[in-house]
Amino acid sequence: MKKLIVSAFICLFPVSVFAIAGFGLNVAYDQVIVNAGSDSKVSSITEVRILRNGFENGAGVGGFLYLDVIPYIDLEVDFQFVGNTYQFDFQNYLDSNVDGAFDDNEMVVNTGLTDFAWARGSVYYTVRTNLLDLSVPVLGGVDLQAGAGMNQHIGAPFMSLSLMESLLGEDLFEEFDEEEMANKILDYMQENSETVQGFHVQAGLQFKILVLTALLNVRYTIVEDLYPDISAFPSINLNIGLGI
Ligand SMILES: [Ca+2]
Repeated sequence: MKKLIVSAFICLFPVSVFAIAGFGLNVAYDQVIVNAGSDSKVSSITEVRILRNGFENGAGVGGFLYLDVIPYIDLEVDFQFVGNTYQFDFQNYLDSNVDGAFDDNEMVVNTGLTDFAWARGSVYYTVRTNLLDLSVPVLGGVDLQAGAGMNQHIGAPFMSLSLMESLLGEDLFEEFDEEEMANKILDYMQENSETVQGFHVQAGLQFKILVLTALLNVRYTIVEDLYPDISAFPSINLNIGLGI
């Protein structure tokens, strides 16, 4: 009899009645391998080279908000800033003996390995649904969820000769000033950052204990022109916050 009453209680008061929305912090981890790259430009007796190291993975933080007011589905928005650091080397050569070859001893400017950063600012819009609901009213529980949606990103430019040109002007044989460059990079980003859009699918677990909620997702993002030479990547996302 007691069991029957509990069952009736669960039927009369599904969890969705108690959960309207949630919000909190998002922690994200991209699993990517960005390859090293290089670029060079020769003009008469000079050559400029950019050597860019690769990097693995990206990490970041953000926020999330979801609405649980529609039956069967939740609408979620995640905001993220995810990035990593890498190094580049900028070299200028002058063919001083005019033999048509640029030898090591003809290097006239060399920044040495210089730290640089890459980051994406992203918004993910996701429709998700519970595949398995192990929740108990009021107390909480665990939901197995799957979702899909669209995403938008603004990515920082990767170090390249064209970035260097816009930083130093057309004359790439000028002296290199790191401080001045940092300011110009911000200008460059404001003028050159383009928004790219993609799709994603995800699966995860949502834990609920009273008003606390934690969502652990594995997400697969399909987007071009964000990471170089990568058109899709997996990420792990942890959302921790309040469900009301
Ligand atoms: Ca030479």
